[in-house]
Amino acid sequence: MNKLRFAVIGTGFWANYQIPAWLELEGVELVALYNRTKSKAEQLAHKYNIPAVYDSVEKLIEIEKLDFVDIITDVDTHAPFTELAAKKGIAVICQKPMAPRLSIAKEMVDICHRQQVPFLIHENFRWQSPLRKLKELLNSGRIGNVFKARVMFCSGFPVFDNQPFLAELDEFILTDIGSHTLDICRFLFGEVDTLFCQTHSVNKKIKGEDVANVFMKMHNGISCYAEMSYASILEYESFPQTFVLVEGEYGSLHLTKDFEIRLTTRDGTEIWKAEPILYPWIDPAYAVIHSSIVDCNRDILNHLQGKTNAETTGVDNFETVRLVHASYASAKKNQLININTF
Ligand code: 89Y
Repeated sequence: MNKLRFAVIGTGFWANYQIPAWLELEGVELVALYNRTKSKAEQLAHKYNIPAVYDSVEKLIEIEKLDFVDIITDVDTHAPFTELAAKKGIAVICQKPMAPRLSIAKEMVDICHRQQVPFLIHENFRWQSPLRKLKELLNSGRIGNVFKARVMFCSGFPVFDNQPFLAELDEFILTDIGSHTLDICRFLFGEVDTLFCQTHSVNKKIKGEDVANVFMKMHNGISCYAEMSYASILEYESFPQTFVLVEGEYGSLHLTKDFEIRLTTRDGTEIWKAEPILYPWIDPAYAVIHSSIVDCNRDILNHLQGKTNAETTGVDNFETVRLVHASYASAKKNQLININTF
């Protein structure tokens, strides 16, 4: 099979991990980079031996022969760059969060559908090794029918040092971590019927909210509580781990610190460790996320090669985007939101 030729659009913080993650896979060839500030793209092109660099996406798409683009720019440019690629018949991979507004996300899904190009979202948290193991144990039926769950991402890690633009977002934690956490809830427990959300702005140095608590009734009846915070000063700083506690009729599953999963029934507790692969290029402070990029990319590549359907298509991820914006609406109105009519 011929290698798929692609370009990376945007060479900020995440490109430093997304590029080497692509290079772990057979079957792709990175032929060009774009960045608004060209010198930044040149640095990465030099590091990874990438032949072409552009500061215009229009030019890049015009000149290069591409099978897909991987868009890793800030959220406001996701839609225009998606449209440019889709209209050229080029498949699109777009970083989460898909779009700044639900209506824009819908337009992105629609335009790719109309142009008949694959549209995939780089949503990697659900690909973290401990979450995959948890899902496998959940599917084994050992804890029986699940009635409630708690998914928790609460940290005091200074995320703004590496990603200063996060401090400038009017809507912060639900778009940034909520996109991941709410996607994990869907991955583990299915679709949502209703939700209620409350937010807080604790850190006054940033524009948006840094705490969000979302209580969901899943379509299958499970009560699911998603807690997100970047204002949590806790004895154990857990960044960037997601903790999950699931309770079923025969027992519980607990994904807790250091990638440990504990399955408890009336007979006792069994323990698994699901550590991420430590690739040489990862930043240890982000290990479990950076490692999951490879698995997310592999799933997307299999889709583009026509082997399987990816989990995080645009159509699928639109449901996560819906939850993010329904959570804002709920917090704003202090009201329960019915997702089926939102
Ligand atoms: O931007 C975020 C992400 O996707 O994972 C963690 C992060 O870097 C900061 O919340």
